[in-house]
Amino acid sequence: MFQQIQLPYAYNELEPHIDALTMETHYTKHHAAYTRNLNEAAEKAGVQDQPIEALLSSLDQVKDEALRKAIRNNGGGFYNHNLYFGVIGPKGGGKPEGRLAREIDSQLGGFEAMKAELSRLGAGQFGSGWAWLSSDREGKLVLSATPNQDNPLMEGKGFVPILGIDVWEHAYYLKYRNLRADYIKAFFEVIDWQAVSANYESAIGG
Ligand code: MN3
Repeated sequence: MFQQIQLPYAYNELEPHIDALTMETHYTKHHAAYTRNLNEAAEKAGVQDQPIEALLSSLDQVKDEALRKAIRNNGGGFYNHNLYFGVIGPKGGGKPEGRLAREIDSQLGGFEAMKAELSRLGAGQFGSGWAWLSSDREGKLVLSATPNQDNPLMEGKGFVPILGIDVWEHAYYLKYRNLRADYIKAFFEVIDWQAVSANYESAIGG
């Protein structure tokens, strides 16, 4: 059974960057629904015991088209939000350190250039979707954006997301209304770069 991560912070602890009502609704309604619907579809398709990464990387194994679509949308929603809620926190902000910082410098032109490009990708994603920082097993970093609840795992190129910015309106509309770019700017104030670094290490080693 797929389970939502337990949040190591309260809904109001990301104020003023992300408001408590958005956090609570996002986690207890949106993420909970994706998780519930994934569990239902995965059980019907007989793939409920696979690690979510393996499942999303090989959706073709689900032959029934309706179930495959349900698992793509809800499995993506489940996985993406576990990542999202795990890379933010009340002690966030600042910049990465260590190996991730060095690799961002050498591969992506430095922190500010990476931030600008990731922000551009998120703001420019038409409709609902996500902006990503991903790594392959060799530590190669790439920035991208995807629609809906898709993610880089589904592209099957060996890239694992280590940071995701949810740009669905439900992630920001209560506080930021139509100003997605302002939300993205605020999101950088709550990114827990230690968590992103840990994701990077496991993408390389795992
Ligand atoms: Mn969301």
